[in-house]
Amino acid sequence: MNSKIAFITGATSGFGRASARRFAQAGWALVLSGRREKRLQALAQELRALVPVHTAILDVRDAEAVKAVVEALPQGFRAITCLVNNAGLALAPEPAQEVDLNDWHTMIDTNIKGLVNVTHALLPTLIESGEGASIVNIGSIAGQWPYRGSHVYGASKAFVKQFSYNLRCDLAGTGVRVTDIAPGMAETEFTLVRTKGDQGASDALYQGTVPLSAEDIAEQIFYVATLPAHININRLEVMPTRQSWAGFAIERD
Ligand code: NDP
Ligand code: 8X3
Repeated sequence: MNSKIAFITGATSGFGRASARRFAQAGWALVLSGRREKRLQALAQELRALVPVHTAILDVRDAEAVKAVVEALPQGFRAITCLVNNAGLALAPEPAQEVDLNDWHTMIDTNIKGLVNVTHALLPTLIESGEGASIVNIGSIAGQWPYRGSHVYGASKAFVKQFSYNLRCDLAGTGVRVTDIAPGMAETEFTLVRTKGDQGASDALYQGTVPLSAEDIAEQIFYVATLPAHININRLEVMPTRQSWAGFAIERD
């Protein structure tokens, strides 16, 4: 594996944008994707001072569009060596019984089907890249630990964890590594999206504590993708020091 090219989904914000910057600092060429064109172009303009950058306006829920973007990758951006499956979201922080079904569908379509769409389209390329290539899937602590209001979001991230493990089985012998990175609370636009634009709720969540930053997680993504080729981190769960478990809820009379 000579070239170093990362394909990052959801590069317009949060972990995706920070990891684009981290890989660029280390000289990786980048394929950056997301739906918000202006943000994507601004990031590309910034990073082209360091490395070659190709952008693709892409909604990962659209399997045909994903396939078309991969097929149309220009020469110099085709031999992807690291896929960062980062695009995703939580919606509907309310309890399951109050949720709008469309919100559940959007999470399933993005966090599960979108991740699967991109993985499927890039697997042949990653296998061709072989030893040292990697797939870094962004799961969540919500995929492991239950909490109120996590319902389909947490379940979608449990899918990411098990899909990552299962991919490892099928990719045995190809040299392609797979990691599920499971962050805890991190201050990005995540809560703004989850609350459909409630900046006050987002600020309140992160106030008075020390959440992870997008850069913290970008460093972990870069770390697992640049370990020696014989090392595969299966799952990396990362919380802020000031976040831990709250225990079981008990109903009392
Ligand atoms: P942000 O909201 O800051 O970033 C989310 C990114 O996903 C954006 O770039 C957005 O781009 C992209 N995205 C969302 N939907 C789609 C879509 N349909 N097609 C393509 N891109 C899409 O949040 P984070 O950076 O925090 O989230 C990144 C990942 O990390 C998500 O998978 C999230 O579930 C996970 N995560 C976040 C945690 C946190 O506390 N922040 C903790 C654990 C996991 P655009 O809107 O331009 O398409
Ligand atoms: C997002 C982190 O703590 O809201 O995946 O579940 S948390």
